[in-house]
Amino acid sequence: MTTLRFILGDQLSTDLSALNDADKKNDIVLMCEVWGEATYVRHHKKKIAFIFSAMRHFAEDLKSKGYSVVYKRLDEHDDADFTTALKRVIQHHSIEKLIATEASEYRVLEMQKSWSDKFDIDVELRGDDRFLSTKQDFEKWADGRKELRMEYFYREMRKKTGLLMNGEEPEGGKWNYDKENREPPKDGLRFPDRPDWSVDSITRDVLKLVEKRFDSHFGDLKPFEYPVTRRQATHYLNWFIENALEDFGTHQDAMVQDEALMYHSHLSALINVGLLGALECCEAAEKAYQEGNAPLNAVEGFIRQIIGWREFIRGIYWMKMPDYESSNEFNAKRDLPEWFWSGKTHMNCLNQAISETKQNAYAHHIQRLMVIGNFSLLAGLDPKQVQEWFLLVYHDAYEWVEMPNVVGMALYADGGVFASKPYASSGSYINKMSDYCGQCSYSVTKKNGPKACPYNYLYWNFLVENRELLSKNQRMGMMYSSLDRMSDDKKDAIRDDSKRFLKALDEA
Ligand code: FAD
Ligand code: DLZ
Ligand code: SF4
Repeated sequence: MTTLRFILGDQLSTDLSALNDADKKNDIVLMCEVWGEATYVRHHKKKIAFIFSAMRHFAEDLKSKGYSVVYKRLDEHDDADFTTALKRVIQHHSIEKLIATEASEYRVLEMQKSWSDKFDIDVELRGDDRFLSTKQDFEKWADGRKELRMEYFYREMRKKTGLLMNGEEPEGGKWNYDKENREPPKDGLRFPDRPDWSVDSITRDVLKLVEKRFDSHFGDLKPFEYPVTRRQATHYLNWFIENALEDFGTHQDAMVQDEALMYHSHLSALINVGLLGALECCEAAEKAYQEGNAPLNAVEGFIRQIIGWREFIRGIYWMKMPDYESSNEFNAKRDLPEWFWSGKTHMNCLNQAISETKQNAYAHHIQRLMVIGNFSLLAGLDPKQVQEWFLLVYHDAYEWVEMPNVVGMALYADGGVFASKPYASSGSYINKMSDYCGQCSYSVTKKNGPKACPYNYLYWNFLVENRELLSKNQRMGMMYSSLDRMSDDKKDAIRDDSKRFLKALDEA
């Protein structure tokens, strides 16, 4: 009997459940590049190149380990989707059983579930145990809770993994050192140079393919400097632990002009495709702490992002899909401005965040949340369009992680499934946490008028427009009191400035 083991582009781990118990002599491993995955949203060129190159390298790795691999390159067959590709391979190799690991996204899992009917062979779908918490564990944790807060989930995950634990107690006596991780950028911060490697012939072929077939997609393809193999990924992780982790915590929320990466790990895409394990990254950070090479606030912060936020976000996604994607609490309908694709706006913070996204298929968390997400919220951009944008522009974006971050965290479009209030803010937050405002055409200290920072009046306008939904929220009480103390002239100026700005946005 020939068994087919099917591996998706974000399942590049040799310990994948679909590969457990493989009979290397008789089983076939299938991986395929398909047109539909690259175009159901028009992914950033660099993201496609990263995934195809990582997939091709992973296939070679499996071959060198003795697996029999069938790899379908896009330029050889042009299959529209996974089902079409599978059908051909099943017929050609007289496959009797198909084993796959459950897809990370609802859309693809639904496809997988249809295969046993479509192919008339035995189909076994296995859980993805690269995540540290199962979908069922999360639902059980969430069941009956009035509020779903990452912090409490995270504490359970610390106990479960034993990371930074002294018996039942958290290392250092506190669970969370976030308050120490909000330092504004100081002058003269020095950021370490990233490792790089020469592009090999596999990546060169992929770059040619992407240049030829996806030329009209968003983003810059070159320079292409991503790790694409397990060896490069572990090298990158070790580099981060040795060179950037120490300062990661303190400056986690800071933004600096023309510094795309700062002390961030840049590991999300490598973890999401499976070249690195989530636990492996956390254990490496914990070891640095234990050996005195990184402070607790940095290591705890890094571990919290991974075993806390990353796992929590995935739990929310599976608990709330499929309705979650249509969430639109504020009934926001505005189209994305054209400059979301170019970065060409006089708002320097947005220009920086979007231009860097275009160059690198990457922006760090605060740029995504407090610059682009915050603007999208205040300007009332349509959540569906914002989601699609975030899903296609970032190299680490898969729906399971992108959607709750956009719908729940950045836009509060889910009405507060896990956030206690919207992450809405005026320009003063961006000014405090970055050096962007000093280089902007707008003035962050001006509250009204054509020269005023648009975040300033849009923030109050957002509160006015959504009063009915937000004023009941206790955590918004102070802001509504401030709004109510404003003079009528001030309120008129906020309304007029917002109207003028949003009209120009619509016309742009
Ligand atoms: P670091 O700052 O070095 O953090 C370390 C790791 O923690 C990351 O590699 C990542 O694995 C994890 N992490 C941190 N925050 C989160 C979070 N909120 N959710 C899940 N994991 C987290 N992350 C994605 O992986 N894919 C996405 O599509 C994505 N979309 C986002 C959209 C918005 C609007 C926001 C606000 C956040 C989004 N994030 C997403 C989370 C976060 O911004 C990225 O994981 C992070 O910027 C990746 O860069 P890094 O590896 O340098 O992270
Ligand atoms: C993102 C992506 C792209 C662009 N192309 C492919 C592909 O051709 N083949 C593949 O197996 N995976 C690809 N991926 C990643 C998938 O979209 C991802 O594995 C699923 O969406 C997970 O549900
Ligand atoms: Fe952004 Fe406003 Fe600062 Fe300009 S002034 S960089 S628009 S926050």
